[in-house]
Amino acid sequence: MEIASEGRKKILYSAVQPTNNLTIGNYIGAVNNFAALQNDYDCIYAIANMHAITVRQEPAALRRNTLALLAFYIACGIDPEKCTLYLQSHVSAHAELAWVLNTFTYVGEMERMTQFKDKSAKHADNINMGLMDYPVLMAADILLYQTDVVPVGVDQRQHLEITRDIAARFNNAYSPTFTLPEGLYVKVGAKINDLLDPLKKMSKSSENPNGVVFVNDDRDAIIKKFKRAVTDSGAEIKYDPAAKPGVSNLLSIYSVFTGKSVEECENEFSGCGYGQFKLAVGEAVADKLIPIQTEQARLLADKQYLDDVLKTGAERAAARANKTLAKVYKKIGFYRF
Ligand code: AQP
Repeated sequence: MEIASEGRKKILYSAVQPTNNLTIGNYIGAVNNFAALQNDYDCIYAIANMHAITVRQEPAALRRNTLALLAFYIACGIDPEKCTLYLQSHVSAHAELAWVLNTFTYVGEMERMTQFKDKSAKHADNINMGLMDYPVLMAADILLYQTDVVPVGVDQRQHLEITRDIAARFNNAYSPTFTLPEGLYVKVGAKINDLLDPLKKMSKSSENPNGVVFVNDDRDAIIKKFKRAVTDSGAEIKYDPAAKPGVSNLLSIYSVFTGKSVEECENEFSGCGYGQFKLAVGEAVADKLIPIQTEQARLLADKQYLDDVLKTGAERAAARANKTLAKVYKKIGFYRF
């Protein structure tokens, strides 16, 4: 168990956006670890629908993806009794704290964020303020819960650093208010790359879905995508991200989906051809995902249960978040009657 200095369990916060279906990158970098973490930490898991609207979403799809993500979380072993599991827009403190934190954040800092630059290039027709403000809302998410630890993929490292900067700035301007959170990075798979372009992060919103394995792809689609995965020159199956990005990416995926170390995986495929290796990776992924999909479908058929989970989660999350918000409002001088 991870204990903070005051003797309580450490608080862990993570959120995933319900944009499209999740990829195995989201699964490996985030959701796969959530269930294991809930025994050691006081876990808060959110569905970040307010972040999702920073790029255009089709309303019906956003609603559908929200419930699908909730059911996926639970199907992966997240226990709504043990954790605080909720939908971001159900807790208004997120928007309220983000507004305050905006006044502690500089425009230049936001313009320099890699994700903002990437997403601006990808959505040149809609570079909205929300897209630029994304890291401030993320800082509010994390800081509202006095989070000690944030498990994230390396793509979110910069956002976590700015969260710490904003928190420190506020604490210095007034008095200690926010806990400064630490990142928790998975050892293998902190950045899973596109199967067809192994130098690029695998993303839900990628233009070419053939390089992206979605967690709800069926077995045939999964196997087909792995069979087509780009490998590298030379025949050796060795983990060397610089020289062999394609093979290394596949080894990371195989390692996470089988629970074997990367070295064990290398030994298992020593002397094998790429074809056999890619098929084995596809099968390992399908073997793990298909039962989760079955459980997810069962949960999705019970909308009342999912609504109850969201209601309880929102109440629990709001109670915690509002405590921090009240402190902040008091410190900055917002009058209360
Ligand atoms: N390829 C990845 N490898 C490892 N971890 C990843 N994560 C995302 N992609 C990878 C981690 O998943 C968590 C949730 O991410 P998110 O949904 O909040 O947004 P994202 O990082 O922007 O994910 P995508 O797939 O790239 O979504 P789109 O295409 O909508 O922008 C985070 O912890 C992230 O690190």
